[in-house]
Amino acid sequence: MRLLIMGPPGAGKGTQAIRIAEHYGIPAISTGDIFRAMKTSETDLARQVRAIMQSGGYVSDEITNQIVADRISEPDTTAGFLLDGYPRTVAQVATLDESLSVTGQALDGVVSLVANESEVVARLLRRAETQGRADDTEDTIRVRLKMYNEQTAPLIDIYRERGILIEVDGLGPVDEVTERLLAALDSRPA
Ligand code: B4P
Repeated sequence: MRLLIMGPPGAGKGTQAIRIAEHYGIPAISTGDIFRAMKTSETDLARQVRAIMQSGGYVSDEITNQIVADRISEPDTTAGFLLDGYPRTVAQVATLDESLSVTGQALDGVVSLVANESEVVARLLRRAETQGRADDTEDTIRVRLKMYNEQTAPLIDIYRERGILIEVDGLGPVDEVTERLLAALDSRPA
């Protein structure tokens, strides 16, 4: 099963991705986590990625595409995977399509977590207090939301037109959102 979870920053992608992946026994692959794991590395690439993330911008398609292409060719993805936060741009959609088509694969479903702006900003500011993530400041959150609306929201229509979009309400307690998500995924036509 090859899935993708998308939504604005703070919609609960990372939170829910771990649960969905565990349910289906597939790895959750988060580009945000991969980039954050570079935080202690002192290479030019890691320094570049850190600066971009702190500004709220997107890491370049070139870097992101290469990292994901390498990751989804690892042996633990044979039975499928759940991509969290990738693709985020129209160019990343095209690259993912190409990578999958080489082995005759395609995405089975795309979950779009829906949450309004005031709720996601409140969540990210709460996370700033508890986890101190460098990209959860008010200014950065504003940039991240702008990037999402301009570059990532258009992907929803692309996947809707392909008939694989599953929209799920991301508001409410985490467990309830998980139940909604799994119910929506399990009721997809085979
Ligand atoms: P991400 O790591 O994807 O960051 P995010 O959008 O904030 O999502 P995250 O998964 O962390 O938050 P979640 O909604 O689960 O990306 C970070 C940065 O990496 C990007 O800004 C960009 O620079 C770069 N990047 C990543 N992928 C890229 C790509 N493909 N191309 C280019 N650049 C890329 O949770 C948010 C908070 O809400 C948490 O504190 C959580 O506990 C809370 N929460 C979740 N569900 C909740 C609920 N139901 N109720 C209340 N709180 C909830």
